[in-house]
Amino acid sequence: MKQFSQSRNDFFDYVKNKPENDIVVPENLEETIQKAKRDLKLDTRNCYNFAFIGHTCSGKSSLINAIRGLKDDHPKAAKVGITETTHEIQPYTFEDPQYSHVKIYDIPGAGTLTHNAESYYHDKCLCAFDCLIILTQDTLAQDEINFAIQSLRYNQSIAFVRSKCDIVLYNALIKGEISQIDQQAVKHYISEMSDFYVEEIQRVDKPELCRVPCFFLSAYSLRNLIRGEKPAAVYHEKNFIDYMQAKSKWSRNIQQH
Ligand SMILES: Nc1nc2c(ncn2[C@@H]2O[C@H](COP(=O)(O)OP(=O)(O)OP(=O)(O)O)[C@@H](O)[C@H]2O)c(=O)[nH]1
Ligand SMILES: [Mg+2]
Repeated sequence: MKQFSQSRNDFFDYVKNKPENDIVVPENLEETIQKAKRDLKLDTRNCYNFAFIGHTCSGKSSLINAIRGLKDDHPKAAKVGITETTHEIQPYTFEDPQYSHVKIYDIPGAGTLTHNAESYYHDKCLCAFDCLIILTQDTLAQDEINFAIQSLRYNQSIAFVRSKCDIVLYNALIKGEISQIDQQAVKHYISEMSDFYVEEIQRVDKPELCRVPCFFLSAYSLRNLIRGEKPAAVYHEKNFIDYMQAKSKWSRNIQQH
């Protein structure tokens, strides 16, 4: 109830104080998007294009492998590593004909010497994509917020994903905060992380970010679920897959086979 009242009050404050133009629309928006699509050679006619972006080692490639049901050592899997690993933009498709119209682009991680976070959005032509999945780390970093703000200016769909949630649970187990990893423990930690996410978004004071969903998940649990295997724990994997399906299914009337 307390959280609801807070959200309601924030909403009323937002409506009362809403500036006339809170989203600055870039000049020549359409021209810039078309150029970015050409530069990346995106097939925007037949495909819905997702880009997985975020800091290096945030788990982008692992998540793409999980969605495709592939183990990280599969020959068709994206390369995964404990240091900066993905160096070039790489598209991935699905063998299932139901998803033949979906493409996922693995983008090199931001915040490294070669992929500067400040110019990342423009350098990687990110405005060309239909939907950006922004991988976050333990907390929302300023760079991740900047990527989101820039993409909203281009009217893109975006979602935050906090992967590696299994680590939070394992740490709690090691510290003795919980005696086992079960759904009750998962519920408790996800609720804590979600509350913190809402606080962080409110602190940023960018009302347009309030409508961006955030999914908490584990790439390993997601891969298990996709492969029909029982995961150690379930986080927001289903909600995330539903989100991606909903986004890609109804877009631009792309014909599905
Ligand atoms: N425990 C756990 N580890 C994960 C998860 N996702 C990724 N990792 C690990 O995190 C490290 C980085 O994962 P990557 O998928 O290579 O990260 P990335 O964002 O693609 O990194 P760059 O290509 O450098 O941008 C690897 O050691 C992964 O095994 C997860 O959900 N749980
Ligand atoms: Mg990678």
